[in-house]
Amino acid sequence: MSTISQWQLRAAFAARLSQMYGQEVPAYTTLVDVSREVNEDVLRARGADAERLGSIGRVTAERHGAIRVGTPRELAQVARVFGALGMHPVGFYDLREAAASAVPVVSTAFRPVDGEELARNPFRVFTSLLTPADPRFFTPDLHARLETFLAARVLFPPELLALADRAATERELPRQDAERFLRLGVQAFELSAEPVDRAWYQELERVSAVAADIGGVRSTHINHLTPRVLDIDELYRRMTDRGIEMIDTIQGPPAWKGPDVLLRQTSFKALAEPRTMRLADGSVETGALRVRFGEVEARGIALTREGRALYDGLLGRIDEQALRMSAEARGDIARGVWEQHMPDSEEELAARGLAYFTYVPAEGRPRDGGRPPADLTELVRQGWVRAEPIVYEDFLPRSAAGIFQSNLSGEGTRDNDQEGTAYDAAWLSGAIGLDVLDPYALYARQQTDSLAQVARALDLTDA
Ligand code: OOG
Ligand code: NI
Repeated sequence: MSTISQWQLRAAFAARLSQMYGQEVPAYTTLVDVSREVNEDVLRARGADAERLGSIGRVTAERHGAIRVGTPRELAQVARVFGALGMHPVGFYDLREAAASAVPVVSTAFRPVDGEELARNPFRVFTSLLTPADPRFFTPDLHARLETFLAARVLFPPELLALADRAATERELPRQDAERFLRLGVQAFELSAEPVDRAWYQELERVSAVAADIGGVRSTHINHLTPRVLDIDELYRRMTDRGIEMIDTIQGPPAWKGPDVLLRQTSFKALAEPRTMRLADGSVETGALRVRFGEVEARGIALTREGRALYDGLLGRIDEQALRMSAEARGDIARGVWEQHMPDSEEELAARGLAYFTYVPAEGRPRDGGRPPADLTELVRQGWVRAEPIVYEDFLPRSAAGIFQSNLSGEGTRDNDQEGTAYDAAWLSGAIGLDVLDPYALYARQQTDSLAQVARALDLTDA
């Protein structure tokens, strides 16, 4: 009997989710179409260089999703569904703390972790967990009612979880079971037609639109799905030309002449979707909620901790100089700061230990009898070894907060006189029942493994 491997399940799940979301949110399909057009144009214009951070096949299929759940129990179940697809929790993001936002969630991202799996299909899902115990957002009374409401709902049917566990253990599923798993899995993330209790939803909305989206309904849904594009500035222009209203900025590093690092993201505003509401007297009416949107992203090189410290420092500088300026003026300031302080070549990023690379022995270097130098920078400079950038596979808390925030209708409320509840990476690991992995350690391992191979290939082990 034929079987479907984990990576095939992951690719199929991403593709079907994309198809489902396109039916639910047609503007998403436009975003995917425009992204594909931009990618084809970039490939034509730049050739092989366009594929330096991932093959065109990978980039075309690449998506990240975002989902939001209410309890540790629900999060642990999500982890089982994604575990079936070879995706593991990586990174901890505390969006309660992000600048100027009031989003009561902590988050992680489920994604493949090793290079080969990422190359096959890098599907990732930014997954947020509500923090109802944080007194800055929720009174004890609301906290208690939220917990009761959340404890009574079932997001994932037992059959889905059983199939997921089997796929995780066996690393594959027989074709028929795979089909069933995919169908139930995608269904679990569809927007439910069940009426929304309007008074309850609105009570939560006064705290935060995200709290209402999570805890105001009895199911979960995909919040957005994000294609990857090779030129996000061009994409932004083309979407705007088509009359689609985008948020006013591209989050993350500015557009500039040097190498792209980390992640640049933008989105179109959440659209009003019809939802059935149940009123206090038991009657129903059709209302509208704005929670789901379309996002797009361009990915750059992964930075080391030192590189990230430089990045965060530069953002701080830009904030100081661009306070209360328009998005456009801020963009110019950002570019200026970048040109002054950010290395403008991959070579310099590598030499200063600011970014991650994999190193591969160069083919076709004449064996002139000379010994390769021991120093890595020299090995690259003299052409013994090629340095290939490692693409950033994760998220940025500040951009995430910006994306959340720019798509919320209300400001929400946060009582800053209260002490926040400590939720950290260790707490989240406990909630999921799996270690939340450190992204830096994953990139570093890829780099170190490649260096070990270089050492073997060039016989440097005793040098
Ligand atoms: C998640 C927002 C974060 C990103 O790309 O940074 C995110 C959400 O809105 O649930 O998806
Ligand atoms: Ni996103």
